[in-house]
Amino acid sequence: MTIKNEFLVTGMSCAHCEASVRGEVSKLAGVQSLEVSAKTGLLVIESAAPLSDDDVLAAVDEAGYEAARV
Ligand SMILES: [Cu+2]
Repeated sequence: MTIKNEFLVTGMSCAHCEASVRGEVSKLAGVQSLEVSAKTGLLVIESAAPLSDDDVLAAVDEAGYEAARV
């Protein structure tokens, strides 16, 4: 079973920003795939088990951006 986790990230402006977020979030346990768009700010993570919002927010923070659960 795949769970979709959606977040809105603020502060991203280019492909480099997307890569930073992707790099940190992909380190989280259970992440199967993810899509991140600097244009829309959307971060969609597919995982096998529910992800902790705090873990995702911390990973995005580590990349230098802010996220909120959609
Ligand atoms: Cu950038």
